[in-house]
Amino acid sequence: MKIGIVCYPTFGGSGVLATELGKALADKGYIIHFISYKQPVRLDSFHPNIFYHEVSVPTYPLFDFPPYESALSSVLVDVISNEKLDLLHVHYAIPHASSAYMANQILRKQGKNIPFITTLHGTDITLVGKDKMYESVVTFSINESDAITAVSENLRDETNRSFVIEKKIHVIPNFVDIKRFSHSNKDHFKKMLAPNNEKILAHVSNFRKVKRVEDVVYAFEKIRQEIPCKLLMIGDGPERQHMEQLCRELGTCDDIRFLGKQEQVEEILSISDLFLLPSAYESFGLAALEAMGCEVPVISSNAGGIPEINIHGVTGFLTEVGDIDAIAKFSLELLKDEDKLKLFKKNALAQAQKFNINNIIPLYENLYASLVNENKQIA
Ligand code: GMT
Repeated sequence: MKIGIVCYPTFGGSGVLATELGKALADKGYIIHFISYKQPVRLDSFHPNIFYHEVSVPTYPLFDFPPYESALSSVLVDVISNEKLDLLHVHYAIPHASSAYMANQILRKQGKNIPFITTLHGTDITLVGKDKMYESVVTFSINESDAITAVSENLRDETNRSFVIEKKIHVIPNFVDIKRFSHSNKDHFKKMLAPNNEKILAHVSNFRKVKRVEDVVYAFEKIRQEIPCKLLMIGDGPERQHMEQLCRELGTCDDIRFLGKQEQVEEILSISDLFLLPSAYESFGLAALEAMGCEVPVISSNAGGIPEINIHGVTGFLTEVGDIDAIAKFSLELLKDEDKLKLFKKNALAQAQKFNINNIIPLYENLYASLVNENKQIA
């Protein structure tokens, strides 16, 4: 089967998920065509079954806003026709679903028809999509998709609450490749960052407001008052400078390292004892799942779909959004009790295994097969 995958190429979860999905499918013999405006970050090595098509948007003095959506639609028409794709899978509603719709309309005029799937990832629904400016286009293009998937039950329910959706939304959760995201011995690396065997806490995000990174910094200040520890802040984004400033104000800089965007996050997670994710909303929280794969328990908020992966009192703890005292209390409960920490690390891995890539990819394959068969029957 030949599949086109449209995604954002950046470090965000939707792009990562889409890329890992395409790579796993390529390993299984599918021919995968990625279409994006930049090479996706996790598309980092050659694979004979993988192709990449870049969407460049010609600019003209007349354009105050380069028309990416139109350029993407044109590239989709071109790739679908010339590469004879069987199916298109777009990740993130805006503008990918509407571009897919437009491309399909153009192809229908030429007597061609391929199904397209839209996968909803989170902020395309909970933040951007709800904006009145986009709402009608989001609703329309989701409904025009031949199949819709959401990465958690919470996101499915949120979508149905916020939009008038006429089709079933299939829940296919995010996945983790446990072969890659697993604990490995990086003692030499740990010694560099925590020379006195301090406990290590980690946070990974794109430092957007929704991540509430300040809760990580404030909670760490409290934890640090009770036990020797270090905090590793991985990723980059709009809040990073504020956070560096906040650490200076709190006098905690000596124990906090801002590592920026990292390709080998699993190596950093391997030396971490706890993962903090205090987000105001997460449709799923892929970063937490990747941490669990590396045997790192998670202290997270109870927002959105996070409780579907982080089990309170088993794989970590859940707190109300913004409850810094609870984040610190639960962190200390684990960090001060070696046996409990060990048990939670084991539980975190067991939970991550449920979401192992091998268990989730077949759910997408089944959906693809049913859509392609239906399409053949119509043709
Ligand atoms: O979290 C982000 O800021 C990135 C965002 C994205 O769209 O790339 O992530 C969303 O999709 C991920 C993959 O499905 C989910 O694991 C994240 O929870 C979700 N983020 C939010 O809902 C805030």
